[in-house]
Amino acid sequence: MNWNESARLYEEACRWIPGGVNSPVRSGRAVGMHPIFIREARGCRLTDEDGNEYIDYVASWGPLIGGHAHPAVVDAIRRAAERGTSYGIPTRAEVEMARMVVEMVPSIEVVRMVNSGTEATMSALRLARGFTGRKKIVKFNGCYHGHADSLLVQSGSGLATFGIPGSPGVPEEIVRHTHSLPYNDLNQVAGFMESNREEVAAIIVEPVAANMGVVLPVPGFLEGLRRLCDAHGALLIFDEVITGFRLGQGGAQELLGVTPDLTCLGKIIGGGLPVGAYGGRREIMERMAPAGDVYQAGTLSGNPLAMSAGIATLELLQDPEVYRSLDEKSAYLTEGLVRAAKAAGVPLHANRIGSMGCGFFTPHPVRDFSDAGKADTKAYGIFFREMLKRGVYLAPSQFEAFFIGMAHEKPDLDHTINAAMEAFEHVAQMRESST
Ligand code: KE4
Repeated sequence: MNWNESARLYEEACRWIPGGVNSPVRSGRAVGMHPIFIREARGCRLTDEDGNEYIDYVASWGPLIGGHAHPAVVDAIRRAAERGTSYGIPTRAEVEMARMVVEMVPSIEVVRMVNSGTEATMSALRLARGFTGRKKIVKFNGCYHGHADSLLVQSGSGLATFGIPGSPGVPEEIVRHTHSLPYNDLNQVAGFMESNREEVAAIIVEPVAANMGVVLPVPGFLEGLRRLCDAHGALLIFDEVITGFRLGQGGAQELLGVTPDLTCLGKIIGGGLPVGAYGGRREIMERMAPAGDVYQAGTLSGNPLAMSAGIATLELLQDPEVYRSLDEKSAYLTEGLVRAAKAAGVPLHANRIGSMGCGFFTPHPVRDFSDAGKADTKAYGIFFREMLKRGVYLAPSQFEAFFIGMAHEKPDLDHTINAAMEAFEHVAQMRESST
């Protein structure tokens, strides 16, 4: 397998684009190689510019649950584009999308479309502060809510990947009101809320964390956040940019039985086109202009192409059997990877829920960002490169998730498990030679 054309493109990209990429975590730096450049994709398979083919478990970081270039999605985009690409004037598709979201997501009575997950969480925070008249925000170490200034504190995803606790360019005055606490530690949240009575506007949380690798909420954690928000008059915001429509039609909030006041969405809702959304109770959402006085806007918000791709994707997810099948495939893959690691004598702790999961290169359970930070990222880098050579594309960071989609079939999973058996052997050899 050679990556000559990807290497050439990367060299040229570095002349015109910071770090050669338009988003840091895709750079491959964390796994010791330049990124591959993709020419096309179909179903669960990617083809790079050197003609190499890979089974894809990144799915554009989550959106492509229906698989790449799904005919229904491509056709919907084509039909929309032939009628025009954007008007900046309301369309029928936006009403259809809003109705589908309200019908599918338990907490949402009213929803506003935006263009990214970052916009969704940034807007939801502004709304929470406007609605409560309070300033303080609680988030959790290792959770990532996009790159809005006030949320770049102890974040996951690319910041965890490159060990960046915050970011230059974000004034202390902005992040002074953001308090990041350990995920799954309800006592620390209770203590903070008690010592900051009447000051916390919202608690924002990934109900299943997926930006420090995948970390599940311990039983009672989300329910406890709900109780604390009720007791202190703060809003509970679920950032379901990843888990929304991924863990079920109603996302993590339906699967885990905890209803937030506001929900942020993205990824799947756009079917691969730029989309985000935030929504919640009517009395809260109707504070948003022009119904209310909290301002947020966007030239391409709700644009016809993204709406058509999103609606076509949500239509693929209407049969509950889809989620049972995704869960079954995900369990099969995860069990195979755990068996392969054990056979090679490589410590691996796997966290999985529904069609998303993560294998941490550590023998210990991973319940928060501190646990995740103990993973052997060097070993992950070797595993990533060995899997790539064997035609499997995983997230180029230990602190991300793998995603199973509708297009993955058993032969794809078996190929992945067989490749992992060999890749883990390489990791084991690296470990032996370094001891
Ligand atoms: P975007 O602004 O990237 O559309 O969404 C930000 C965001 C918000 N909330 C959650 C829970 C998220 O996971 C994300 C973005 N996810 C990362 C990958 N885990 C995007 C990949 C990237 O930054 O290139």
